[in-house]
Amino acid sequence: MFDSLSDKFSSIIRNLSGKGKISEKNVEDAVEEIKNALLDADVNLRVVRRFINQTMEEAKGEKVLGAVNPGQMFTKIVYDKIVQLLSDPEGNKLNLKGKDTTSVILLMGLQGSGKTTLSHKLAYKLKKEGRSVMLVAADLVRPAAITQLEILGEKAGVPVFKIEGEKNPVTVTVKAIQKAKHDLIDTVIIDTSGRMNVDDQLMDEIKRIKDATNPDETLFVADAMTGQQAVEIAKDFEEKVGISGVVLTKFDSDTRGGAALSLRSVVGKPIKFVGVGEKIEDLEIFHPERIASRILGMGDVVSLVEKAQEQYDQKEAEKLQKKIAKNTYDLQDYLEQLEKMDKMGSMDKLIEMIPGAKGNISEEDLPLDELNREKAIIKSMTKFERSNYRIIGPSRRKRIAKGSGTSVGDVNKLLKKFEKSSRLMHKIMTNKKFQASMMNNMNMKAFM
Ligand SMILES: Nc1nc2c(ncn2[C@@H]2O[C@H](COP(=O)(O)OP(=O)(O)OP(=O)(O)O)[C@@H](O)[C@H]2O)c(=O)[nH]1
Ligand SMILES: [Mg+2]
Repeated sequence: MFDSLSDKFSSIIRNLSGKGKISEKNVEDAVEEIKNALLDADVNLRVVRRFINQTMEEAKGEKVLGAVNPGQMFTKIVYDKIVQLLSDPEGNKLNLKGKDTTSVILLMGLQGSGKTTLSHKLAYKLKKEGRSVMLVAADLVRPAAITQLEILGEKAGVPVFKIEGEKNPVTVTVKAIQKAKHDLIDTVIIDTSGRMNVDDQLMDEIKRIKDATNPDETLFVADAMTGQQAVEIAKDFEEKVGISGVVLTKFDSDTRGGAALSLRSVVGKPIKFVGVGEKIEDLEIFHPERIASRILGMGDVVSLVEKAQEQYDQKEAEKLQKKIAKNTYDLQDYLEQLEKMDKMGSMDKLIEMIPGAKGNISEEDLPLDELNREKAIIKSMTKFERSNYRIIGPSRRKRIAKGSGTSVGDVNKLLKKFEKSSRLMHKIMTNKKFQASMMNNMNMKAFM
């Protein structure tokens, strides 16, 4: 499963993780390698393009380049993107009714895709979960189909419904459901016939069965080894018949993984299960997180990278808090914060994220000119001046104003503002009584 893809991803990540600091070029190279790996794995081209664009955009941001461990942060982004690619907003659980009534699962797909095998795996699984199951032999095309289902039904320990000599699968399914209701069976699984190709006759027959049985789940069964073909056919079935989910069979023999990675995105329906062998217990619930970890060739990548991310944010915040408390927060720190604001994206976007601000605040209301001026002023200072602003006397102020293309008045204003705000921040950080009164004030304001 995903052998070669996982090998490639692991090596790309190992490469990046080995670096203490990574550049934009490193990220670009890694993303390019990921693109080639996905294409080699037979992932749909459009899906690859979207994946790559989104990953590149996020990975080039401050979070990766400025992270304590850029390799881990990059992994986290790729991991999240894969999970996103595989996940469906509706989840991947079977939607069946309660046991007090009868639910219907309709299986369909091309010849040899694994429908009949799946029907008994699913029966076995649902029976273990306490449901009563009946299999329905609605494949009336292949001569040995009914016998095959009977043998498998026996393995699963569930009854198989058949009508000897009947030619119309709609009649069989309708009667089967009547019988299930009568026998108080809560789950009916319908095994239908497959065809070599998608043809009108197959589509028409399946549609008639679907209309007559009103299934709770209409599962398209796809052979993972057929790659993009499986994806295209699933799309066809979704458009012409309507499906509620996909089961990818022969996942155990699929070394590339293209179908799994493309399906959700192209067809718009969740993968609900994967078949991982021929035996009755070889059926797994499709877990996007586990698959993503598998693809990245990592064990518990999730908690690992989440920790790294927390550490990054926390470390940063703690560092600043300590500095403020110790009164060592300096102009260099202030400059870095100003620059971070730039990297967060356009002001319009940021404003949109502030509750209630949209429409009330516009970019013009923000003191952008002033902030840019401040940045220029700090940049014209020496390192020593940035960390010891009190030593900046008249002649230094003149030099700094000249160097930054501003006036001495501007420099004075910045220094005054910085002194005032760092004193205030220090007070907030260290004085509990002050904190309490400030909280009170804020609460009062919220009510006014
Ligand atoms: N390795 C592996 N083989 C599987 C899996 N699912 C099914 N098979 C095999 O694939 C072959 C076809 O499976 P069937 O269940 O008969 O397929 P079908 O869709 O019912 O085929 P038709 O009824 O002819 O349309 C059998 O040899 C199964 O053992 C799986 O998840 N892994
Ligand atoms: Mg079959």
